[in-house]
Amino acid sequence: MWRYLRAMSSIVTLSEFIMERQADFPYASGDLSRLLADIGIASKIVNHKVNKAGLQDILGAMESTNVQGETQMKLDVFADQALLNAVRWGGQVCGAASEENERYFAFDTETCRKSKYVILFDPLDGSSNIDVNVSIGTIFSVFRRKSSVGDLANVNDFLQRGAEQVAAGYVIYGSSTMLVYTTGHGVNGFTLEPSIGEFCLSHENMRIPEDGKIYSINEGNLYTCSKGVQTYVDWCRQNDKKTSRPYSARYIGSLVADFHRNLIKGGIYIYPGTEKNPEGKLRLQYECNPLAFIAEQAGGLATDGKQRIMDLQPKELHQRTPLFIGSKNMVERVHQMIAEYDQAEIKN
Ligand code: P6P
Repeated sequence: MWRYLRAMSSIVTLSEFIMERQADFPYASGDLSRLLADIGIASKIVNHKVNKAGLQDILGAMESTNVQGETQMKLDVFADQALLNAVRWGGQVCGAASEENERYFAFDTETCRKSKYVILFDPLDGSSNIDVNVSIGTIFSVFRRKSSVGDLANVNDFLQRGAEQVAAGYVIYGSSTMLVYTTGHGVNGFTLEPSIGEFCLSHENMRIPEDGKIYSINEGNLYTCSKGVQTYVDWCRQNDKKTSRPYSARYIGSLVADFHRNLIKGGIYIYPGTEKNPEGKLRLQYECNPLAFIAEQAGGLATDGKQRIMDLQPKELHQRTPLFIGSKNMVERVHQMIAEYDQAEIKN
């Protein structure tokens, strides 16, 4: 019993950590801390459903489709509602936008109109993997509102550059459920301990290795990508003991799972533009920007192949961008090949 109590006393829960770190924000009034706690609660609710997905009649596609034209999986819709309800009733944001809804929500309650933040999220990224029991994730991004406190949120609140984020994170529903977030003071990871229903600090001050031996890309699209990307992937496959090549190809088809593995082990994830989709597939505001914030805070890089993701000025809520994200040296190398080979391709 004493050993258990001693172990329990060394546990730092997400709520305790957030409150401790609130001092990082000299003018913090606790609103951001409460918002992060609300997200943690919503994640536990989603986690409960995701873990039971195979057992309840929640599998299978909804008749409805989302703004992306993708068939909405029931869990997507559930996760979207859980997060919207948590932040709406938590009262810490004046509005929210998500992959599942064409327009943003402006919460017209007295408390929300007075709040300082807005949130954007992908409630369940990788949901096509739900039926095959592969890890999926929630991704979120928090900004200070641009609109005046007391007014309703407006579209400009949701079209800020990633560099303006005040917090970002993801939850991965995998062999364990983890919440990883940053508020611009490093990256910390919390693992859900089901026996106490708490996210507990398990990965303090996460740093991504500057180099890695893993590359993640859907190689089925490779010959529709630019010459620079093709050359980089070929380079990863070459046999060169001095540089530990060939690298390992790992592609789960779930961005959060691929990103999380690369964050811990080192690696690069690439979803480039293709002939069919020059802007790629991933969404700038609620997939690329939050992961870019985390990658940079952990010592990595995130670009669109040429410029920093967090410098891109969004023009519409669901716009896409190519994404090159992960270990600093790997992103820099693919940049070199894009600069060398894509320019040559354009000249030809
Ligand atoms: P593809 C899932 O739909 C997702 O948005 C990411 O989670 C994942 O990395 C990517 O798309 C997979 O896309 O075209 O390779 O199947």
